[in-house]
Amino acid sequence: MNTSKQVNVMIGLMFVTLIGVFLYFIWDDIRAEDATEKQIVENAERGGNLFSLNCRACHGMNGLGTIENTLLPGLPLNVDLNRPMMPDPDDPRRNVPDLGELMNRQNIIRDSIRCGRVGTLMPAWAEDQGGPLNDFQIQQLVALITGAMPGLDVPDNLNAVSEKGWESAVEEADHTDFLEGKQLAKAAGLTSTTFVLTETAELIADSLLRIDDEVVKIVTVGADSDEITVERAAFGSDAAEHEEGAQIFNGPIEPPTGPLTGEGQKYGPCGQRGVSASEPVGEPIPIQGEVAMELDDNFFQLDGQRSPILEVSVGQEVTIDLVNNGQAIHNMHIAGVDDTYDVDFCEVGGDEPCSEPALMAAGDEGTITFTFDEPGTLNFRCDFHPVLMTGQIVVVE
Ligand code: HEC
Ligand SMILES: [Cu+2]
Repeated sequence: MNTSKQVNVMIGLMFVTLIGVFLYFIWDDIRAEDATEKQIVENAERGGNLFSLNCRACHGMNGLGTIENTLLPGLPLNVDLNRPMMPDPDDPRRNVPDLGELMNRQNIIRDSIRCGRVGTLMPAWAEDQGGPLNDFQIQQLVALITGAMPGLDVPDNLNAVSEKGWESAVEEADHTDFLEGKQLAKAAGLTSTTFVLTETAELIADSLLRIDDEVVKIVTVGADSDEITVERAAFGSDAAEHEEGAQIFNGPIEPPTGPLTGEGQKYGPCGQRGVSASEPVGEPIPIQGEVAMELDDNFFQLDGQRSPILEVSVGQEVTIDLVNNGQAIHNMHIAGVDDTYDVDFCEVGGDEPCSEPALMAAGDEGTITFTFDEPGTLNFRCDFHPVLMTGQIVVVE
């Protein structure tokens, strides 16, 4: 070989090595990105398991809270709002995570989980606030809800990551509620109140069962038959047809009704001001006919007056148009004429005047109409923030 050939071979070899090094770096980059994404998905899935064990009673199986079932007190968490995306500035046809808004949501969510929310049923979960969860578990819940793990690179598709986490929450619920050996031995129509099961052992009257998306309440368990009688569409669910072989699960965990976080304390978790009941304040504001009132986090407001005292005349019908300008859900529930609340959550058409709808999500509008036949003073409140969010109606001759 002459020198020039040797040089050519050398240059060739160097070239191959350079390309090799270059390819290695690209591959390593992709591998690292995949590894990070995998790590976030795993954490979101752990978050899903934690959610199923700790949070589902109030926020629902799928994390949709009040959207999933109006009997649930928890806010919807599995929503786009918590996984903010925006059009890519370089290519508006695709969406990328909105980093600023994402960080904002992550902070709100982490703080809500750590500290709970005073005046509501949301308890504090952080160990340093007396709760059962450590910081890492709370980050895993944040990863479940927002699709990104604080401290790690943000994945391209927040929804895809979060979805994996929510799937795992449902799997965990199915796994813990699984009633082995209990299936429908015969299909059940929409109205049938007798279910024939492959096995009824261990079932007890009054407990809830879940079958497909319906919840039923057991009325009687046949002593030596394989039949149970049930109340259909229990726990705010809808009746559905069920096929032979459908699996039976334990029913949902019923949410607690109290105590509220920080109730009766000077300071709640994380130094939040405890709940000293908000007293209705100010001069009575005379109202008649139709008026507008705002619901906000967490107060009623009429003409700029928070926790207002409204004055109405005996025998006159009044309609209040309500709008929820807050983030949380609210409603308006007026105590009965004895000025006590006989039910925790009011119902439209029930004995105590209730806003229609009885549950107003952020941005919702509603109305409440009432007439009082006796002079007196009646309190009203939001059932979701019963200590903080109050007002008063004075009925005058
Ligand atoms: C006892 C019922 C209950 C349980 C259990 C519960 N929550 Fe909540 N949670 C609530 C309520 C009620 C609210 C709404 C508070 C409000 O209206 O301000 C809430 C609010 C939240 C919020 C704030 C949402 C937002 O958009 O502002 C987050 C996040 C949250 N919960 C996460 C969790 C997680 C995670 C768990 C389980 C570790 C959990 N919650 C368990 C009742 C509950
Ligand atoms: Cu409220």
